[in-house]
Amino acid sequence: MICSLSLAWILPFAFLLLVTAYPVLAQSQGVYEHYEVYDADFFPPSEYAARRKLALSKIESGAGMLVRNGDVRNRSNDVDYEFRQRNNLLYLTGITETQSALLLLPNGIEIEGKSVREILFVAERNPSHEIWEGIRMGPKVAATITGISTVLSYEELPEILDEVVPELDKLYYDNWLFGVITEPIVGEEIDWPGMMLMMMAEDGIKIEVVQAGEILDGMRAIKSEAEIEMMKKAVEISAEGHREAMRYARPGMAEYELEALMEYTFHRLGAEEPGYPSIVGAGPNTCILHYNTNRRKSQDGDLVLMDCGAEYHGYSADITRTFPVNGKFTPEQRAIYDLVLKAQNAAIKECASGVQFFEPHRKAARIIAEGLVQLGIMEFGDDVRTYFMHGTSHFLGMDVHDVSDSYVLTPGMVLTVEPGIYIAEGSDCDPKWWNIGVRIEDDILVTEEGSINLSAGLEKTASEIEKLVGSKNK
Ligand SMILES: [Mn+2]
Repeated sequence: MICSLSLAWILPFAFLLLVTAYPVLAQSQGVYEHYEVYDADFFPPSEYAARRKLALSKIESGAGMLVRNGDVRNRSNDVDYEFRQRNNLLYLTGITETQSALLLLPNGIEIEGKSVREILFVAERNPSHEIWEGIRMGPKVAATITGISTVLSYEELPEILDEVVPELDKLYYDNWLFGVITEPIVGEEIDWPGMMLMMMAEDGIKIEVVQAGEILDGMRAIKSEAEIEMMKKAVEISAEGHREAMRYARPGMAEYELEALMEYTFHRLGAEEPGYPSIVGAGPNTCILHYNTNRRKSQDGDLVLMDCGAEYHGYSADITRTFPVNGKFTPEQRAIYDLVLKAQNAAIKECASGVQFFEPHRKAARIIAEGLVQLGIMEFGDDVRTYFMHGTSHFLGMDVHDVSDSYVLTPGMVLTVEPGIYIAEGSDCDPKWWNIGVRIEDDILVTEEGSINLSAGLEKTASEIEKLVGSKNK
């Protein structure tokens, strides 16, 4: 028989076992007992630790790097836009909260008797705040998730910067506040480092300030194995969204209904958000490159262009498909579609390690120019940019237009290949071609051997598309 005393004695240990056995991190502070991580496939602390170690190795002795949180942006009155963490901080820590920052110091500073090279700042637990905004990790949980042993309160950031920064001769700083963003930012997100640097300048303290991207852009461009797996998830979810929208498409369906099918699928499959505003254009709107009003009702005979990608755990896909809303291309639509597809397939073949970034574009543009001349839409020598006015590729990753420090394709890079032809009403050609806009976009991983099309599983040939469109209506 077990007496109640021994049971009471064993309870804390049973609790410890529970905490260790499940991906639930517990804190006993305040009225909240748990901070729960809901997904099992976030990167482990070792992934973030490896990134920080590499970043530290690239920061010169005597320099430091400060990466701060994203800004809370006001939408209207007292409602803000949903918060999205700044990618460099997410990349180095996985922290998704506001009021957070990371300081990397290759020479280290002494804190509580030991020399530390990485310091994370997060907001303290605050029960009255948490009733409204949700449970904060607090420093203890943040240390577990990021693998950073020194985690201080965000309130201490100004003090630490005051101590550290004047001793540095160079600061890598992740800040786009000055010169780029002009819209309001919510009050509590004060740019402490920016203010401090301005005050230092007034006091005549000289420090070289450069973008953290000088180090991080090149690192983020080359995806690790774990990142590639995460991107594959984003791509698979996105491909299924495209499929779902095409399956239910029919004439009369509004652009927003197709957008709803797409984004419903993104969320249903676990993506947090679209990686960028969904572009769903029918008829004449297929010719507007970044159209996202998405309010038109499609008509029989319209093409629909959907450029949509899901964001999964911070990584975005970017896929475009174009289809006839009634399930059958007209001869003119088919001719343009097949030409774009031919250019896209040829451009994808160009993607390989060591190739210049613009080579796939050159290939696609040449094929489209020749094809448009053959179809009588353009004359030989005319500028192909009349109908194909954007580049074929951009890098893809945490940002949909991702960062890189090199334009030589390298294993681990992911880029889009997305040629298009857009013949707006009133174009200088036979009116039978008007209002045909076609773009086809896939996500390509550069490898040692060549490249892998991550979105190859999504229907793409004209006959595959015709078979899929409206298949759930039949
Ligand atoms: Mn794109």
